[in-house]
Parts: sequence; C-alpha cells; structure tokens
Amino acid sequence: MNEQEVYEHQILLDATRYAKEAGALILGFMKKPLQIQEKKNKSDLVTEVDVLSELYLRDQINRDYPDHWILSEETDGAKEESPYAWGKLAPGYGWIIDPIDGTTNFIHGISHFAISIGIVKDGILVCGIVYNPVTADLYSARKQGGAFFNGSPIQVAQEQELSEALLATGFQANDWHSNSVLVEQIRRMAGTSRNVRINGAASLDLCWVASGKLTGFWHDGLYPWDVAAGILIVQEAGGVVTNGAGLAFDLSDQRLIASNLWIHNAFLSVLE
Ligand code: 2AM
Ligand code: CA
Repeated sequence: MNEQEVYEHQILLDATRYAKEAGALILGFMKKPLQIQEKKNKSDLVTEVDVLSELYLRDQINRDYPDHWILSEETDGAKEESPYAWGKLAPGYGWIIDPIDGTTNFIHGISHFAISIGIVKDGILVCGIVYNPVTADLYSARKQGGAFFNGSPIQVAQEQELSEALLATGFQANDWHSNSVLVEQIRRMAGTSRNVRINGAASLDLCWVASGKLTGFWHDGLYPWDVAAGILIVQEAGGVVTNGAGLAFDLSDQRLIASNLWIHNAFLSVLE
C-alpha cells in the first residue's frame, strides 16, 4: 500500500470503531420510550438518539481528525445551504454521516437501521462503513480495496436477466407527488422483475445490492448521508451506481439506481 492507502486504511479502522461505539449507544435506547420529533412532516422523524449518535461520532472525528470536515444529517440537514452537491463539498478529507439511517424502523422497533459513514477525499469516495448495531452486520469498503461483510469479501448478484432480479426502493418522507410516481414505477418493476421490496434504510439496501441479496435498488430524493458509504460498497463489490440517465451517480443527482451491472440497462429502460 502507498502512503495514502495506509492513511485511508487507518481511517476505515477508526470509522469502524466509531460506528460500533455509536451502535452500542443506540442499542441502549432500544425498547425505551423515545422523544420523537417531526422534522418537515409526520413521515420525517428524528429522536434524541439520532442526535446523540451524531454528536458522539462528530466528537470522535473532531478529536482524531481535526483537519477533516463533516457533513451530517442532523447538523446540516436543516440548513438551507447545506453542501448537498459534490461540487459544493469542500476539498480535502470529509466525513458524510447518517447517525441512524432508517429512523422510522428504529422508532417502530424494527431491527433494520444502520449507522452510515462515507469518507471522501477531494470529492472522491475513499471509504465507506454501514453498521447495523442490532445484527452486528458490518459492511465496509476502501477505494480499490474491495468490499467486505463482517471481514469477508462480497460481490454483487449474478442474475443476468431483469426477470430474475430482486429489487428494492423506498418512499420519500417529504414528497407525495414523487411517491405517486413511485407507485407507478413499482407496478412496472414488479411486473418485469422477480419482485420489489421496501425495507426502509437506503444504506442497507445498497449493502444488500453489494452482497448480492438484492439485484438492484432505486430511490429518488435521497441525501448524501443516506448513500455515500453504500455507493462505494456497491462499486467495490463490482456493481454500478448511476443517475436516471445512466451516468455515474453524483451526490447532487435526484435519482439513484444501483445494480449488479448485468441488469442495469434493462432496469433503467423500464424505470424511465
Ligand atoms: P432516514 O431514515 O435517515 O431518514 C427510506 O426510504 C430511506 O430513505 C431511509 O434511508 C431514509 O433515511 C431515507 N429518506 C426517505 N425520505 C427522505 C428524505 N426526505 N430525506 C432524507 N432521507 C430520506
Ligand atoms: Ca437518518
């Protein structure tokens, strides 16, 4: 490994440790009454646990990597001028964090949520960690270093036909017009693929594409913290992540489509 790879390997180890520690913190709140607040509407929720997990992660990063920037959902999501787009992300190393991806599942006691940490250098994803503290499932990737599930290498599914593909998607919390478009897309995709799932945590859906459980995933209107880590994990597992036009996904894009590559063109053409 060259000097940069050694440095990024250390970042990945530290990010993994922070995620596991934040996960232990989150687990301490499961089955207890939660303070639930609506953000923009009744589907867009946050709890004190999201905020605590985020503050914990920010503290660790600020202590160990004081020259890195941080973009995180509960700190930056409410700001009008958050640097959502790649183009607006600062140069140097930065951490893109969702302290709980799948907050609605967490609130309802469904064990399908994760801490998602993506790390970029000059706008390029270099490390990704997605950790479900309930199952202790850890997905990770380092650029050109492969993708892993609990330490073992993973790769995308082998299905070559859309008719054999298991797909997933998700509803947006804030946009019921888009969700009516989604219902129509689900109808079409369910008719042409093996079936469609809605699991409620985009970061884990991407990891399931990476590990071959799902063949593909599509979602509109996500934010960088939902997908940054998962995108690298899919790419390092041999998959592809594009926008609706089939071009390499950029964090400012609205529509994300991830797949095992084989089905991608058919997937895009049925969606559009
Ligand atoms: P969250 O739990 O962090 O809010 C559900 O389809 C998935 O989409 C979850 O990963 C959820 O993330 C995300 N999601 C849904 N609507 C969203 C919105 N308006 N903003 C950000 N993320 C959203
Ligand atoms: Ca979240």
